Amino acid sequence: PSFQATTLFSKHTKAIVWGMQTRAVQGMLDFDYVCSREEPSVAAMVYPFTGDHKQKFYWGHKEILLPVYKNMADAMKKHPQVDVMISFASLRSAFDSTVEAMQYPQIHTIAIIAEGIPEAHTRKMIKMADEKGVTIIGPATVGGIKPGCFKIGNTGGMLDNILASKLYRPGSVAYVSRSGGMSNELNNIISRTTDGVYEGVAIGGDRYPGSTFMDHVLRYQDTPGIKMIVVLGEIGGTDEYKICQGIKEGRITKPVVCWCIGTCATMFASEVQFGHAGACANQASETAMAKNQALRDAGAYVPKSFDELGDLIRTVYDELVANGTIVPAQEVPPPTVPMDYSWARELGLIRKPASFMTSICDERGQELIYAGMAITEVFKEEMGIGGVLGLLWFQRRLPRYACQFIEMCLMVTADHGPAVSGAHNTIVCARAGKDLISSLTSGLLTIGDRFGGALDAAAKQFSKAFDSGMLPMDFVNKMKKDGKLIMGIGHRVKSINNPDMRVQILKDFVKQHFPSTQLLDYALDVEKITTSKKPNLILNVDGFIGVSFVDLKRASGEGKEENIYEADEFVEIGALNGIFVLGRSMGFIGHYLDQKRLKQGLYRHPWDDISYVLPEHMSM
Ligand code: Q5B
Repeated sequence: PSFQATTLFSKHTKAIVWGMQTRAVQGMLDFDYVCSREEPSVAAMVYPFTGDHKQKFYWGHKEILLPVYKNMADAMKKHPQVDVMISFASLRSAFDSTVEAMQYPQIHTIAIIAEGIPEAHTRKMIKMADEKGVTIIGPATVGGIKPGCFKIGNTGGMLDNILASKLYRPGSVAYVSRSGGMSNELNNIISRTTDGVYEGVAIGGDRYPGSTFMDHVLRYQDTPGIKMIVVLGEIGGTDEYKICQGIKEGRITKPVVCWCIGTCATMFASEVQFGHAGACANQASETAMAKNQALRDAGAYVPKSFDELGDLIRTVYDELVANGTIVPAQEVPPPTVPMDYSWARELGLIRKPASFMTSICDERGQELIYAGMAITEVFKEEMGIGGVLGLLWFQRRLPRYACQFIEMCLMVTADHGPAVSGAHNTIVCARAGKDLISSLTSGLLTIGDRFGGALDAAAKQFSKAFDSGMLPMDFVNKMKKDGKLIMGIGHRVKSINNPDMRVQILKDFVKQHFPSTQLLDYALDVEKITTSKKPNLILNVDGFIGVSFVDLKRASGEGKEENIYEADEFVEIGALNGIFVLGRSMGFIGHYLDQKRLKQGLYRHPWDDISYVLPEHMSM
């Protein structure tokens, strides 16, 4: 056997964890803390895919840093007291990293978690471990636990489980099982029926485990603190017969309670391969039934079924207490370890007001959700950009004509040449050598009352005047009297003599499809008055989109108070200017790309286009 040491772990064991398994490491540290260890059992981590750095962990209430090394050699050199390696390496890298670890004489125990390592590789590792006197636990296991001393990786589950099974202090019962999952069940059974677990190892479900049942049973036999041994075998393999032999020969004298799982295999007509790679009986002697009988015959305590395992463990334990072999120790409450916030929340123990609220998009599940609609549905329904915008901006599934109108707005506002304020800024910025986002935002930042940002204000002014029953003429006069410009009216180049075709296109559509155009009609009446004064005081593209959106919103469920309220709210929060911003972003990006493509150099405004009007030199 590969086995040499009786004691694998103590209160002072130090380990290196191979792999960036921060949760497992934190679990080990929490276990250490609850066991009242003086120092964390994890000295360092090795992870070849990042450079040397430090990782933050909790030690009780305190935060500590553990080093992570790229090279195993550095980790071993810096931490000569380490004698255990816990390998979370994948099945592809487990062999190489284990072989490497065995080159360091300081390493006495290696736990290999990976499942699916080729058997040929495992056998090579076992041979090498034999030669070097290294104990291998695994592969294909969670590892093992020694209450009060050391825990391998995720063994024993989370802290609540560790506490429930009293794994923070040693009992008198040691167990060995193949299955990691079942080892947790044994922790539970043993903690309920005895004074608790002294040590437990899951050797893993492969056909060739690095250490065997017998290796651990012999270790337990030779450990004075262990008073009884529990073995949870399973179908497949013949290792349990070695225990029979050990009992018969008197090498094993401590009571052994044993059960091999997989007795139901006989109910199947053909041979069954259970979950573990090694869990298949290749001959009659490998069946669970045969092994249970052999163990019974050898003198082990074997229940009639798994259900009775706990009762039998209790009976044997009670006898050992009665005859004075076991004197249960007084319980000392363990130190408290603060619960992780996320876990406490999952258990419903705490609540905290969220710092963020959202009602438009949820990306957490399998499907991205836009305002309650799955993204696949959005495509199935062919909702288009207008439909998506309706969901994300207005949380509404808008009717087809509304989606179309939004898309038309985006199309007509997409660009209006290089001369407008925003495009000009984007171009200057691009020519100054800036990147796309800087150039785009430089253009976007010019959008305001005078240029492209009059949609909301126009919607607000027109609806306020209309709702108050003011005649268009009175509205124009009042604005003039107050010295205010009418938002959405006026254009630098467009006029009744040079009509804006963008507005004409939108008007044709709106007139044809919108159920009501009350506010638009009102604005067009205002336009008649302003253009009679000056031909360029037309209802411009901003004004047109602004008032049409109010009509659109108010028309959905005509006359309903909440629609009017909602329309006003959208205007108040500035939703409509977003249409221009979104549309014109297309143009600004176009101008940026154009300038780069045309390899335009730095722009400098010509002097002859600047009027220098400095004050005269003034004498004192
Ligand atoms: N007057 C747009 O002005 C402009 C008046 C008015 C009453 C008004 C101006 C204005 C309101 C804001 C607005 C969006 C600055 C415009 C856009 C997108 C664009 C741009 C593009 C694109 C133009 C001359 C006389 C004065 C003024 C009077 C002017 N506007 N009266 N209400 N609204 N509008 N912005 O030509 O008696 O002579 O002193 O601020 O809707 O940005 O293509 O370029 O797609 O990129 O410079 O279409 O109208 O006229 O300011 O010299 O005024 O008209 O009081 O009267 P102008 P001003 P008076 S769309």
